[in-house]
Amino acid sequence: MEPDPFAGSSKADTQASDFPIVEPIARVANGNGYTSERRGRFPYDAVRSPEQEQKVEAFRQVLERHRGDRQIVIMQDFPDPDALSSAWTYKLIAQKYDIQCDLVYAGTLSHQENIALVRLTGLPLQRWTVQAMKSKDLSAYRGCVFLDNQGTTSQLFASMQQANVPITVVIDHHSMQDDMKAEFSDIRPHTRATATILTQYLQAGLLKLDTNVSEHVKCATALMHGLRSDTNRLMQAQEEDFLAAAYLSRFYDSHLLNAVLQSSRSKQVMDVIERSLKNRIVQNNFSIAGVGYLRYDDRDAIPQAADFLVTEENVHTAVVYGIVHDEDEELEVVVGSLRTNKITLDPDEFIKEAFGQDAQGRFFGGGRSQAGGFEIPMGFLSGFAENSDYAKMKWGVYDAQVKQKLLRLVNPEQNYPKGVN
Ligand SMILES: [Mn+2]
Repeated sequence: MEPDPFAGSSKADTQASDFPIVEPIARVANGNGYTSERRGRFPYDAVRSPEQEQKVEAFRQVLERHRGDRQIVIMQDFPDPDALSSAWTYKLIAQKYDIQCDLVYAGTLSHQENIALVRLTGLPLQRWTVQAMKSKDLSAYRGCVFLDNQGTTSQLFASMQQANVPITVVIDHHSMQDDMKAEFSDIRPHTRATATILTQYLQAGLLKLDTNVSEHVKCATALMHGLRSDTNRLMQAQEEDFLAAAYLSRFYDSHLLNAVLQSSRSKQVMDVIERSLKNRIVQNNFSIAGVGYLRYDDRDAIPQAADFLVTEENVHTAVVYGIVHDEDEELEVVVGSLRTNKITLDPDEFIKEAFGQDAQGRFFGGGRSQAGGFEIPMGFLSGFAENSDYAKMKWGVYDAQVKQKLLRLVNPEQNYPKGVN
């Protein structure tokens, strides 16, 4: 018989002495070994600087000022886990101040993991197309909130401005886009995930998570997914992300997260990845691939293809783009994603430099650390053609144009004929 390692001592005693701050109370485990009853300071709580404390206080005051309001939280058109979880967290924090929030996006939930996340957690979000927006009474909203975006990636931004809904809160980690006039803004381009920022607000006490509240457990799980997915599964995470993840580990449901991550890719997404592999050209360690037309619902295949192409040997940056069409709304738009492992390449600068601005001076895209995206409206050429030759020709022109703009940056020494933009 194996000797009992605990012979002669009580197992319970040893455990209690490991955590002197924990009072011996009845515990309900959440599956991760942590309990809501655990008291005292969490050993990994981030220490806040006076500036950070001020920020927390300013946020608290804004929420207090808007007690009883109704707000609309705008996510980017294709919300990712970071946006979804941040928006949900904001809603739960705001609820404590009797602020009622509607979480709204205009595009599609495209990535299989996002669909699973929303379905499995019951994440309360609404899809409003620009068309639907016109029939809504926006006067009910006393303020709008932008999380994980600054309005540039949402079609709903213009409607908010037209309806004169004041911008109450902006919390984001993308580089500063247009100068937004918000009552409270917290923009941290060096932070890897908006979920990390929101988690820090939770840690600062704006909302006390409770493992006995199923909504809290699900929201913590969503935040864990959000910060993992924006840090390439924590591989690009910095200290603050690990600290946030450590905090969330007390509340999240690992089985639920696993279920979300197990969701499989659709055949259409696999086909887009296949096209990106076939069509890619590699120059100066950049891999560039146009994938042609794809359905609105499969839009997220583009960043997934870019994620895959950047894993090739001798490639540090991948750009994948295609024409996304929405059959219901006769809408077509060139959509692209950039992924890079090159520390010195700033995706935000790269995309702004490559594609420039539209007539209103708005950039076609931007980015954050190691990732970026762009959307170029097709204007008069938009609309699905019945004639396949025409569709082919149209793709050919856009493909050549996007490639040309990218290659100018990829091969800066190469001389391009004058007049070619
Ligand atoms: Mn993000």
